[in-house]
Amino acid sequence: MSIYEFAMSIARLAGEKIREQLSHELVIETKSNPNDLVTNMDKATEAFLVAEITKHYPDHQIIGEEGHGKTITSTDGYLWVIDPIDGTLNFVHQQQNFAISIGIFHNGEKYAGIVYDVIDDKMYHAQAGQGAYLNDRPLPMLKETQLATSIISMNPNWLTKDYTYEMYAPIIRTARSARSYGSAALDFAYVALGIIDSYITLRLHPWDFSGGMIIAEEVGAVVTNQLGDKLDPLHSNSILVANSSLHKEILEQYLEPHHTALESIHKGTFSNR
Ligand code: 2AM
Ligand code: CA
Ligand code: CA
Ligand code: CA
Repeated sequence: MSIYEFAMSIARLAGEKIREQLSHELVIETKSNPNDLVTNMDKATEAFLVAEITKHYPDHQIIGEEGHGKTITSTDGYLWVIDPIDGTLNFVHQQQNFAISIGIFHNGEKYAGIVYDVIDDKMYHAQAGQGAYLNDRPLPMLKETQLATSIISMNPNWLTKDYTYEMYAPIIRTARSARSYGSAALDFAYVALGIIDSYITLRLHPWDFSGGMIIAEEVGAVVTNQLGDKLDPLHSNSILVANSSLHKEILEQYLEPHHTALESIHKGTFSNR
């Protein structure tokens, strides 16, 4: 079994365990603020994935949202970047619309990405250079779109803050419509699937974007931060993902005019990297 197939098999097993536990009472704790939740299932799922990876590949490095690999500073060898449950608020409130996200890199180069929608049993996956799939179905390359006929995904919280409202409201105003799904990993998968045209957000961690980025890039999506720079799996960043013409339109016409403000936001938010 390749590392890619192994990654899908442990994501499926972890998903099965989550589904079995859905009727059990959750233990919910808060993290950085009252709306930043973590459950016993986030922790148990990360522990399961880390144990499986370590058992099969003891020399691989692992970064996970719930505490593994926080001190990793090198991308030498294989690096797994995992989010055991992406969309924890959806998990807690809806028992759906959450995903297991896994990005795997080899010597800093992307190797494979997996986003597993646990409740719908939909496995979005890609090995770098081999195309992207939803379960067994190959996903077609993205069609180019213009903002005026595009659907944009964005967390509406960004429209409630003065400094981001100024940047983002004109994008939403011009777009055909907007959506918010509450799982960054699924947002990337939905861009790859072509059911939304762009996903825009100002702050994601490597475990939120690594798996989805690798999948979306396989169908021709352009994935950068909002300054137009490449993302890397060791650092948090802002996100702009879209088909290439829409990415160019949003970056050049809507974000470039705010370049100085965006640069200082990036310096402030991501200064400890
Ligand atoms: P999580 O559910 O794994 O925490 C919700 O808009 C999306 O943003 C989810 O993918 C969520 O991941 C992520 N998210 C939630 N809180 C965040 C925070 N404080 N910083 C960055 N990403 C966050
Ligand atoms: Ca979280
Ligand atoms: Ca996440
Ligand atoms: Ca998470």
